Amino acid sequence: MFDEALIRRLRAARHIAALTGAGISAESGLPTFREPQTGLWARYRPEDLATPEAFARDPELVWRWYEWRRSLVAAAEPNAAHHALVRIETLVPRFTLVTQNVDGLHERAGSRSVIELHGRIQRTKCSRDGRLVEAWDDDGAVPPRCPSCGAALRPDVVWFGEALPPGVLERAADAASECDVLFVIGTSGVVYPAAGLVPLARRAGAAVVVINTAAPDAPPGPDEWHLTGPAAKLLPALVEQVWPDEGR
Ligand code: BJW
Repeated sequence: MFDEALIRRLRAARHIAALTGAGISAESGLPTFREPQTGLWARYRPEDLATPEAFARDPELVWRWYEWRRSLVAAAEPNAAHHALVRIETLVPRFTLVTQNVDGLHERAGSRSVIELHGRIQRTKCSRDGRLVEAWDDDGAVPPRCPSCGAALRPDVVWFGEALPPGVLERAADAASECDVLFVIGTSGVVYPAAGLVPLARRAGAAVVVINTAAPDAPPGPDEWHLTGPAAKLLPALVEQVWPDEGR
């Protein structure tokens, strides 16, 4: 079903990396950002909800929006694509998973080597010093207040214009430049610096395998494959063809 050259390339790989985006969690029932009609940014403006300026302007609106998003994540379960990545991790000598997602579904599925570029929606931090906060007085304040300094609490995610958590981009860039194959799964590839990992891997000689429901804009380059369809269907089928019956 899949191209033989791709199968050979995957079987020979010593280090596989994957960059994932919101599309991998779509079949877990979580909305993506940029798809027309269903994406979050089709219904809400990022500048009203996902920037430090938006939080300064209207912290209650932003907190409540993230409360709703957290409730969606709490109700979601990892899908077959998350599980297929867990399986790949057991089958190759080195595997690095770099995710833009804040939903924690990769770790809930059992992936071990996960680099989260944009934080984790279920964690909360102090908006003044960035320290993680696990418990606070529920006195009705929205957003709740930091128990140490009284500043507003905020979700531990990376908003537009904010730096990524210390060290994560360096670790992701190392993986991109050292891997033999980079999977690029369920991302529109428009948000930097994450999007820059793909050309980095390509320049370092990695094969690139894109899995996306959207068809590519241009024909694939050399050492590049584009598998068009839902990740939860394509990725388990690919793993089954490359490593039949192994690692079970
Ligand atoms: C399926 C599927 C299925 C659907 N199967 N596929 C260089 C050039 C231009 C701009 C910049 C640049 N460098 C920096 C910038 C600015 C900015 C940026 O990139 N802007 C662009 C949008 C223009 N970047 C930043 O601001 C970043 N910070 C930064 O650079 O800081 C510098 C700095 C340094 C030092 C000090 C201070 C600053 C931070 C970016 C933070 C992004 N944050 C968000 C929100 C996170 C919190 C939250 O969840 O609310 O992250 S925005 C949103 O986009 C979220 C995502 O992680 C990210 C990427 O989206 P993703 O995952 O690709 O989703 P979609 O919806 O776009 O795509 C889904 C895809 O799946 C589609 O292709 C579908 O077809 C597909 N699909 N179903 C397979 N079943």
